[in-house]
Amino acid sequence: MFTIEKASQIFPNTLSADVVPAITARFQLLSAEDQLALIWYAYLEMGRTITVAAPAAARMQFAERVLNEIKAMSFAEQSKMMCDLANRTDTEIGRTYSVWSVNIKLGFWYQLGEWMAAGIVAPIPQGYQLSANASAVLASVQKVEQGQQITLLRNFVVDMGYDPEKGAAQRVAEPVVPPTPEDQRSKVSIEGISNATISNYMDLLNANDFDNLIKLFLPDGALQPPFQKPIVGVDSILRFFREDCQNLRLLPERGTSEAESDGFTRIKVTGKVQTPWFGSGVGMNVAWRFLLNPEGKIYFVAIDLLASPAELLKLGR
Ligand code: 45D
Repeated sequence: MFTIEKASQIFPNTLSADVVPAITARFQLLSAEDQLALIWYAYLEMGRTITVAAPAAARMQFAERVLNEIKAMSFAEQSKMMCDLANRTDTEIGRTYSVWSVNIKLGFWYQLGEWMAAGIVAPIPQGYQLSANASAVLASVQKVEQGQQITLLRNFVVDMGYDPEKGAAQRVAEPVVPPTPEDQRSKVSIEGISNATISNYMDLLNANDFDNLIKLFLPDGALQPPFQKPIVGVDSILRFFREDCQNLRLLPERGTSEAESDGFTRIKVTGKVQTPWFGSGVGMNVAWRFLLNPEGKIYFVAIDLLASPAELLKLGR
């Protein structure tokens, strides 16, 4: 029989972007000042080639109270607040921040970035000198492809704040948008794959139809996002879809399907994913590695951020 552990090892030759956790670990060792300055430089530079979409009002309403508080602070207080977030110091704002969903955290920083540029929030001091280590980390960030750069920025932001429970139970997420009406949905076509579960997975996720999407999973099934532990069980997976997966665009291109033991099937699909934050401006190269039971239900799926575009063509075991 399969376990999640064993299932996660299907298609072992899939090369994921290991530079992402490696650079993240080096980033975490830097001082708060260096971290903030590094993000600022990286963000400014990315902004020259890609545009970040302004977050919707529904997302910003949750951060509004804290943002107004910050707006009323002196520059010195604002700088301290940002360092406290990066240092994961126990503060009121740090605790509030830690229960926000990823997208609310990103929206909060998006607003601070706008305000820093406009002179409303304390800027990175003129002529701030990054330490040698920070410069080396920044150079590494600059070298990786864009899909990896935005993943790094997202990681940096997610880890800030103070969470006393390490994975707060009460979480604040933006409201769930209604699914796309049936007659406006698109259908994927995947070279080499004709499997209803796989195409339904892509089409339902693209339509934000999470209630039907979750029905494709076995009750004890699991979903493993890039660089994370598997999320196990339909309740947790559904919560993750609602909190973190709205308005994604999945563009699967090709795949392969192979028989496993016990009537299970393993299917690998490669293609691109776009995030609503950058729209069609950034296509992340990903692989989906599915393990389906004999009835075609999903027991396991991993989403990997691929090491390079060459990985898109690497199917089979
Ligand atoms: O500190 O099939 C300043 C799943 C300086 C679901 C700043 C998926 C100071 C199943 C600039 C102000 C989700 C797993 C900070 C598929 C400072 C499934 C601000 C995959 C922080 C396919 C910085 C989905 C800012 C994927 C504003 C792979 C940074 C989705 C903003 C990936 C950064 C989405 C942003 C990614 C990053 C989104 C907006 C990687 C967004 C990244």
